[in-house]
Amino acid sequence: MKPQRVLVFIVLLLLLSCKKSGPPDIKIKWPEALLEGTDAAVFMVILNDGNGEDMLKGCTVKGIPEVICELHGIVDGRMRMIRDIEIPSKGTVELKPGDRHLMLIGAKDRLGETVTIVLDFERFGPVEIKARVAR
Ligand SMILES: [Cu+2]
Repeated sequence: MKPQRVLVFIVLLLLLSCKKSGPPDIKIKWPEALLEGTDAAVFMVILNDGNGEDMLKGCTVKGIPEVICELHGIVDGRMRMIRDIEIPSKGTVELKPGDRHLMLIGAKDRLGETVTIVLDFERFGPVEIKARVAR
């Protein structure tokens, strides 16, 4: 191959790999926390305007260590803890009732309060959201 062709080939390869591994750009819309018994389910819309995919790996409640935040999904018709939630590039993931959501374990004493939840994205890093615990 001519050197120019090799260069064009390398540039094309770089462009292709950039598309996959470009930066994610995460935004959260309409977070809400609904108390169900002793725990609160948290719903929201996760938007990724970036060219790169991401992964929600976990969550914590800021300043309230006794309230545990878990990722939940529906597996075989039952609510189960899940390890992560994939966020596609240029995509939207809806956390909604009967589907994937966050669960605040032991949130019943926080009814009426606004809590700060830190979402831990693998590539984008931490994102803080606020949600009022309602019934
Ligand atoms: Cu749940």
